[in-house]
Amino acid sequence: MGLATVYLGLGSNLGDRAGNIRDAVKLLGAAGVSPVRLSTIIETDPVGGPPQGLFLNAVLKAETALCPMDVLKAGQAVEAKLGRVRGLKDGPRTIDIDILLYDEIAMDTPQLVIPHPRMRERPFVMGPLREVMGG
Ligand code: PH2
Ligand code: MG
Ligand code: MG
Repeated sequence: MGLATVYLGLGSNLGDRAGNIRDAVKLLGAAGVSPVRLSTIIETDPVGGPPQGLFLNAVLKAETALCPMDVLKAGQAVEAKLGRVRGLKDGPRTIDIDILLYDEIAMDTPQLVIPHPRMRERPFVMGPLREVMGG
């Protein structure tokens, strides 16, 4: 089997936000999720969660030989490496890496739901996603 195409949502609203996004792209590449195209990085108002600072958001198109669960684990390892601390739900974070789409796969497990269940209602995801999908 060839490589899978995966679309990842990236978000940061703590620290060096643009640096966090760029570092995440590099670290994902080193972890076997190879960057193909990064969207424009946009500044967005926080949606949900406690009062918090503005986000930078982007979507990364990548290629990988990893299965969806291993992409999830790779993303979580990169989040940890960049200093993410789990706090309030939807609260401020140095980096958030969400799997949006993985080829044509649909899956629903306690650990991972693909397509991302809330992506369609989130302009900060759908705008950049459209850009890197070439639509
Ligand atoms: N992520 C959330 C909750 N709210 N708002 C913006 N603007 N950008 C995000 O990435 C974001 C959010 C949960 O992951
Ligand atoms: Mg998220
Ligand atoms: Mg997340």
